[in-house]
Amino acid sequence: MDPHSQVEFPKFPGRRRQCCQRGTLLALLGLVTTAMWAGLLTLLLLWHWETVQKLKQLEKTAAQNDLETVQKLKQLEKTAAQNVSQVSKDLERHKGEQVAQESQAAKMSQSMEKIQDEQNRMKSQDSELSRNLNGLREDLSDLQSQGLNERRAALHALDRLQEEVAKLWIELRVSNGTTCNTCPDDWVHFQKKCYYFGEGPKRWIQARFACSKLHGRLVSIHSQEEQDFLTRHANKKGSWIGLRDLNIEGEFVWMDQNPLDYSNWQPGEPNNGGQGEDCVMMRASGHWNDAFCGSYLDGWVCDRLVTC
Ligand SMILES: [Ca+2]
Ligand SMILES: [Ca+2]
Repeated sequence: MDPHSQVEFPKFPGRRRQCCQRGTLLALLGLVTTAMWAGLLTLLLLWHWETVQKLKQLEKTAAQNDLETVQKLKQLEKTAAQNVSQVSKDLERHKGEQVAQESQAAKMSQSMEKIQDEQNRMKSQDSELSRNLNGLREDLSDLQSQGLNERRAALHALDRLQEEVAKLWIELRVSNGTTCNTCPDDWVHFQKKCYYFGEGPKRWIQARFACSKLHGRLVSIHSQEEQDFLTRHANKKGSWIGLRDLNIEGEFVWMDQNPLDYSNWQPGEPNNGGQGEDCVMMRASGHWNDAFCGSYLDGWVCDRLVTC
């Protein structure tokens, strides 16, 4: 409602009327001012109250936050304490386990040292046993070798004895007037022996077996007359004869076990040439040469005593 419309002014004439209007304006101005101040004051009071409320709220919130923070800190402190306690327990447990492991390791180390010592002792014993075993093997080998040599020597002596007995028997029969010049077919008689002149390529050992199958042996030569007889009849390409130095190099032995009382070596022989020459052959000239036992010769000569 317009205030100007509610106020009724007394009707004054002229200046009195202007005075009333000014007073009214002043009054209105005062009212407005008052209202403005009142409004402003009210606003200030409201702002202050609101600020105070906000501060209180903030204080309350801060207090609550502080309380929560304190509670959280206490909880964290408690948790940290528990963790520290657990870690301490774990450390103690680990220390105990470490001590136990170190003790176990020390025991294992001692055991390993004992095992190592035992192994060394066993190795030493094994080495000593091995040496003793090798010694025993060498002794056994020597005994076997010695036994074989003695057996071989005995057999050779027996052969020689049988040979001598057979010769004596023939001489006895001859002295009694018996004719002793009988040889098997294909054998050639000369003095007290028969000779077989084999043909066909053979190595020395094959020629020896061939003579053995014919109940003879590779020929042994003991005189120039016998050598001349053989030279006349033997294969001109060369023949194996019963002489060799197989067991002891340079020590030649006849198949009839008699000593080397006659020889007819080619000049420069025996030379044990090449990879070793231990078997003797007779050339077309009748001279002897030591040759490789594995060589093949076309001729080989056997002999045996005559029968009466
Ligand atoms: Ca030789
Ligand atoms: Ca030779």
